[in-house]
Amino acid sequence: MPQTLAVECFEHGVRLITLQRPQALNALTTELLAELASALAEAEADPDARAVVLTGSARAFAAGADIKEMAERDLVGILNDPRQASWHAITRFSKPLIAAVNGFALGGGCELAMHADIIIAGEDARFGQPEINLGIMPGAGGTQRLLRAVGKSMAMQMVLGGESIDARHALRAGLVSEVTQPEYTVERALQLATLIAGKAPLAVRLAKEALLKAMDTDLATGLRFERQAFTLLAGTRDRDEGIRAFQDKRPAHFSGQ
Ligand code: DAK
Repeated sequence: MPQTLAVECFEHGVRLITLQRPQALNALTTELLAELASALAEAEADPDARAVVLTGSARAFAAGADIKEMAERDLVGILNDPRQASWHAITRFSKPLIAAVNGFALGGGCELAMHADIIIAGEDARFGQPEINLGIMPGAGGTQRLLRAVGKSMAMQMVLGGESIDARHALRAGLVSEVTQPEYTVERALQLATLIAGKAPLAVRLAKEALLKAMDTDLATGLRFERQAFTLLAGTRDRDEGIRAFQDKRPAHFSGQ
């Protein structure tokens, strides 16, 4: 039984993972990250799981790496940091991951949200990389993913100045795709997850991979990957089903084959 999060399975293959360390604003301990990695590995392995929503509490999505734990780690401890394996596992998750963010998403919490494919934010959400205030810097992809999401100037301001931005600002900057009233953030994310869960899983998986490829490759390589992924889907039953359903004027029922 996980101690730091809860997993709920809904209809249509949607899972909701809720971080549960309210006493520390969901600060990311080694244990929490390991439990999150393991919950995602279970979703990865289950063919019925088609999309995952990750959320925190009303007050905080996650306020960053657990500073108390960090204080106990010296250079060798950082070099042997077991959290690294958990971050890698989260990065590798191949199914759609939607972050429903209310309250603080700071430091590792902002980085965790940026590991998601889509971020839905409540109006009261705050995103920031305040590590500089602790004499350190982002270590779970913050400098790379934030710059790609919001551009150089805003990323520099947030990382070098440690300033956080609110949800509306994050929307304008392109960090999040929608802003909702805080009480509907999770509901909206689940709705979106259900929508995506109804699509052909292999097409979703390859489309996600192709979109992520755009973040770290040149255009020609990305286009080549897209062409190959598109071609691969020609061999799937779901492609036949999608086209037949359109012609028959009925909803498609995708099997993941
Ligand atoms: N860690 C541990 N405890 C935390 C915490 C954190 N990050 N953030 C908050 N808490 C705890 C507080 O200590 C407090 O506990 P008690 O004192 O009540 O026991 C409780 O949560 C409530 O917090 P506050 O009393 O401070 O609440 P406020 O509303 O006044 O302020 C706040 C909320 C979020 C503005 C404030 O708590 C805050 O500034 N928190 C720290 C935010 C922060 O600096 N985050 C960045 C941490 S560094 C890496 C991967 C990742 C990272 C590094 C390396 N590798 C893989 C290499 C990431 C680093 C970070 O994230």
